Amino acid sequence: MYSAKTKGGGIRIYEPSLSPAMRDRLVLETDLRVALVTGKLTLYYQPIVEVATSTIIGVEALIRWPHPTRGLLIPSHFLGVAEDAGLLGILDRWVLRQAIAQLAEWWHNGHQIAISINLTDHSLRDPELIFDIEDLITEYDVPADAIIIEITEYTALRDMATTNEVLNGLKQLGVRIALDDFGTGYASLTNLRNLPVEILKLDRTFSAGIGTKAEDEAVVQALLQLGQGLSLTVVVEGVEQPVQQAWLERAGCQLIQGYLLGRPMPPEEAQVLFGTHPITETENDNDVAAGIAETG
Ligand code: G
Ligand code: MN
Repeated sequence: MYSAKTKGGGIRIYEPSLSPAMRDRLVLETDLRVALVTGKLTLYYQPIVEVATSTIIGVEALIRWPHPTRGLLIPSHFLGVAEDAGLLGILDRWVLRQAIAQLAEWWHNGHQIAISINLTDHSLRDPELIFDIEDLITEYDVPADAIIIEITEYTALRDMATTNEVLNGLKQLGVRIALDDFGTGYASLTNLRNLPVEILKLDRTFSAGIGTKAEDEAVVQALLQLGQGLSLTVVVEGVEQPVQQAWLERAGCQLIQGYLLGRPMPPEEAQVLFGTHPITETENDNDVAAGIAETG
């Protein structure tokens, strides 16, 4: 039935030959529809820390699905199914409302942090997104510049004309745009100049070699300088070791994110850390680098 509905209604013949993998996908799709309708998805928040003051100035919202039998699922486990089922628009709208409502609550509680939101390129090619975000800003009465929309290089370049129109519309609202996973894709420096991007997030594959690989350090150093030259704020992702944090501080890096500063966590846990100094508090935590591997 769901397979038929997905295809816009009509008849699908039940095929006993459906492979176990296909059946599993169908079940997951059904579960996802139910989870979306019954509000069973959740957002985790990972701290973004200002190096100079070692305080949390923002969080990245990351979607999680506590599945009744499969455990806590990360986006790579279900975004493909969501895309096939035509659910990306609904999913992104849910993420936006949830994140902005959380932002409003935090500001109301006196925590003036920024929130970074990941959207799929499906939404970033839809000019309606501008009005939807504008409405949410009004409804929840939050400052537009506390909202950061993260886009990947791939998204930015895939349909550059439309995406650029959407991004410029968001910029006019005062919303900031971050280029995620920077350095892993195809964004040329020319593209970078033409996109309304204010923040660069250096992919964690670069920070991995800090402290051990001179080549990686040279690349990070160069990218930090590039950011500075273009007046962009740079966030280095994937900081897991104190030695990496110390190196980045010496290199003049402004913002860092990674397991050393905090894993993605439920909002109540994140709020406890606001106003504290997570770097010094997690330094002795042997557990920090033992996370699950995933691709945002
Ligand atoms: O692509 P994007 O930057 O949005 O991906 C963020 C993802 O990276 C999150 O799902 C998060 O769990 C993961 N992540 C965050 N910090 C670290 C880290 O220090 N090390 C590793 N390996 N993954 C991380
Ligand atoms: Mn991201």
